[in-house]
This record gives sequence, C-alpha cells and structure tokens, in this order.
Amino acid sequence: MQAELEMVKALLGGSKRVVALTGAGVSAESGVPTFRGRDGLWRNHRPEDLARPDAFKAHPELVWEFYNWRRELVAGCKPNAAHYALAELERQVPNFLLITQNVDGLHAEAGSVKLMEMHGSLWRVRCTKCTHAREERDPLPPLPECPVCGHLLRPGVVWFGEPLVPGVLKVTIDQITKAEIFLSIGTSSLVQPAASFPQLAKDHGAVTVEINPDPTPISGLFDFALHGKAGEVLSELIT
Ligand code: BJW
Repeated sequence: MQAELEMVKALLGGSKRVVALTGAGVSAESGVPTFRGRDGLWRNHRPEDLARPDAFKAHPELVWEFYNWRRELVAGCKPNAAHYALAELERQVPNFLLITQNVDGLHAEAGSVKLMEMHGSLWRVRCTKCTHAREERDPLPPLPECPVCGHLLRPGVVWFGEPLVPGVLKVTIDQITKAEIFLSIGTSSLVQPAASFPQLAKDHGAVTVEINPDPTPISGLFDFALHGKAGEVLSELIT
C-alpha cells in the first residue's frame, strides 16, 4: 500500500480541485459508533431502523431517546487526526469541498469551513408542524415541544425517504463533476445518493480514492483503494 499512498500524496500535492466525501468511519477513531459496524447496536436496535420517519411516527419517544443518547455521547467526543487532516487539506487546495454524511459536527469543530453536512446535524431540531428550526446544544427533554406552536420537535437530520438538506445536491454535483481528485473516506457506500458520488466523479474524469479498513461494494471502481483507518492514512497523505 505504501507505493499507492505515495502516488496519491503526490497527486494531492499538485491538485487544485478536490472533493472529499466522509461517512461514519471518519469519526470512529473519535469514539462515535458507526451505523453498520459491530459496535452499532443501540439497545438491540439497528440505528438504521430508528433513523426513519416511520419509526419516529410510531415510536417518537424511542427515537428521541436514541438521539438524546447520541447527542450526549458525541458531546463527549473530540475530532481526531482524520478531521484535522481534512481541515488542513482545505487550506492547501484552492478549490476544495468536504461533503459529510455525518451529523456529529466534528468536521466543523476541527476547522473545516467548506463543508456540506448532507444528512443534517445532531445539533439542530425542527418542528414537525411549523417552520420553526434552531440549533440546540443543550440537553433536550424526552419529547421536546416546539416553542412556537407546541407540536413535537424532531431531530434536524435526514432520514430514509427524505430529501437532502436543501441546496446540497446541486452544489455537490457541480463540484464533483469538476473535481480532479475525489476521496471517499469511511463510508460503507450503501446509502444513496452519496453512494453514487464516486461513479459520478469518475465519469467526469476525477482520480478516485477510497480510504477504509474494509472493502465496500464499490471498492472496485476506485483508482486507488487505501485500506486503513482514516486517521492513520490521512495523517500520512496530508502533511
Ligand atoms: C472506517 C473506520 C476508520 C470503520 N476509518 N473507515 C437509489 C437506489 C436505491 C435506494 C435509493 C436510491 N435513492 C434513494 C434511495 C433510498 C435511500 C437509500 O439509500 N436506501 C439504501 C439503504 C438502499 N436514500 C434516501 O432515502 C436518501 N434520500 C433520498 O435519496 O431522497 C430522495 C428524495 C428526493 C425528493 C423527495 C423525497 C426524497 C436519504 C438518506 C438518509 C440517510 N440517513 C442516515 C441517518 C442520518 C441521521 C443520523 O445520523 O441519525 O444517514 S442513515 C445512515 O447511513 C446515516 C449515514 O450518514 C448513512 C451512511 O452510513 P455510513 O456513513 O456509510 O456509515 P456505515 O456505518 O454504513 O459505514 C461505516 C464505514 O466506515 C464502514 O465501511 C467501515 O468499514 C468504515 N470504518 N472504522 C475509516 N477508523
């Protein structure tokens, strides 16, 4: 892998347009459980069974308990070497975009600014009835109510079957189709539309790189597959 790593490092060093996509694996070294990993179960529930509108409709108290647990867990986590390396890459590359599927806020905490949180944020809430939405870092009650209309609040994240955060897809597609290098880091590439971004980048001529300790269903499409932990690989790539 060392030879591949050196090649990617040289390519990144000379590149003017880079897009990076991250998933839960980038925060694993910070202690945030991944969605589909061995450590992913919460009270015998699979997270992807709770992160859905039908689960919230049927069991809002259970889903809020899950999100309040995650908010508390993530509040105790710090960015790791991978988050800091990507913030540094942003400073080195003239045209850079970081697209994250993560809702933990750790990229922003590490200093990333050219950042799109495509699945929303654990630190946002919005009303299920009216337009009220706000950032909320303080602990929430088991079933938080909207201060405007009194209806139930929900987490400000994107669940299955819901559209992405407004504006994200347009900017993302625009930047991906112009990218010279596309990095896919710490994602299982199972969830759309993010799972289609590497192919889109490749179709438009980007060099594509996957960083993950394990292969994914689309590993074969990448020009380079660097098998390792995001923090370790990115620390070697970006200095
Ligand atoms: C490490 C590591 C280390 C470990 N270093 N790596 C086309 C085809 C088929 C289906 C669809 C389609 N288009 C849309 C769909 C439906 C659906 C979908 O994709 N379904 C699939 C399951 C098939 N998609 C949607 O519904 C999306 N919406 C949409 O497309 O809307 C269209 C629309 C338009 C207009 C009107 C209405 C609709 C929305 C998807 C939302 C996903 N939401 C979640 C929850 C977010 C909130 C929350 O966090 O609670 O997002 S689900 C969950 O999965 C979460 C994640 O962001 C996402 C991706 O998971 P991720 O990040 O890849 O994590 P893992 O755990 O799967 O993988 C971790 C990886 O890290 C592993 O590979 C490890 O090996 C690795 N790793 N340690 C590096 N140290």
